[in-house]
Amino acid sequence: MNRQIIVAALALPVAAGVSPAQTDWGNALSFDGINDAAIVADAPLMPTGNAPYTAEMWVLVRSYRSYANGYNGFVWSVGDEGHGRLTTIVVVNHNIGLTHWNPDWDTGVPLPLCTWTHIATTWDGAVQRLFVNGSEVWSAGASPFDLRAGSVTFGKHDNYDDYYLDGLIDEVRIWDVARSPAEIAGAWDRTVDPGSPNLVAYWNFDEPSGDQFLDLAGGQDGLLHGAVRVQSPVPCVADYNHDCAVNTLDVLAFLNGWVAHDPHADINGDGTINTLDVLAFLNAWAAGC
Ligand SMILES: [Ca+2]
Ligand SMILES: [Ca+2]
Ligand SMILES: [Ca+2]
Repeated sequence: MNRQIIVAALALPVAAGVSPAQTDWGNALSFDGINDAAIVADAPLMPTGNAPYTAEMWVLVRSYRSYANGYNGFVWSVGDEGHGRLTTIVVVNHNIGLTHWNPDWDTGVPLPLCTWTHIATTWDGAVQRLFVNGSEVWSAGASPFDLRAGSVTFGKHDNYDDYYLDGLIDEVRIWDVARSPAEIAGAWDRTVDPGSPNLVAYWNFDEPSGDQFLDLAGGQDGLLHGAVRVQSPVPCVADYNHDCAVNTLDVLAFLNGWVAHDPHADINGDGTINTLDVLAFLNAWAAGC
């Protein structure tokens, strides 16, 4: 198969005024689900009281670990359990969970394995919202919070050496405003200027080496506790069966899906399933992702 011909055939003009989505995300942090974490000991710029905020990040779950109460791993958390805290993002019952100690929400929104997923959550003082890959998918009201700043923990529970995440995290951004749906839709698939107004923390994990990871916006630097840097993968359509590997099983899975008109077989995202999707899939598969 001549990849260059395929690439040429698939080249489509980008709409004027719309910049292409980011493809190079530098490094991500990888957590082994056993004892890896990354911790900012003190993050004083985290929103407090009932202040509005936005927390967003890329997450890829490699396996669902089994912990008490249906938890499959903690992605990130702020402060101490039992004291109001910024929304903790967890994996629970294979779904995205948002927990504050009280309330603890299983949003029912699936977080599929081996799928690079952008998660954003906003709090406007009364309503918590969840956005996946730039689109709002869930919301719920809650009583005013009494958030406190404190440490920030990635990859495990903030109070216990437990609830470890088996997966990847990248491009963590915390804002001291509830970003609008339009703002989230406009920036979820690209990096932002570290000097952006209202951006109070920006951890992109792109340091080349060392145990320290930097907050590009607020200087709230942290330390790796076992987590390792890996090249951050882009969403990989070639891993059609979502087992974190690209091999012939994916070709079979794709072709079966394509014949059955599985919506996921719309590889090029144009709303129809046709031979262009076969070309797009094979092109991605030949490229390794
Ligand atoms: Ca990165
Ligand atoms: Ca696969
Ligand atoms: Ca298509």
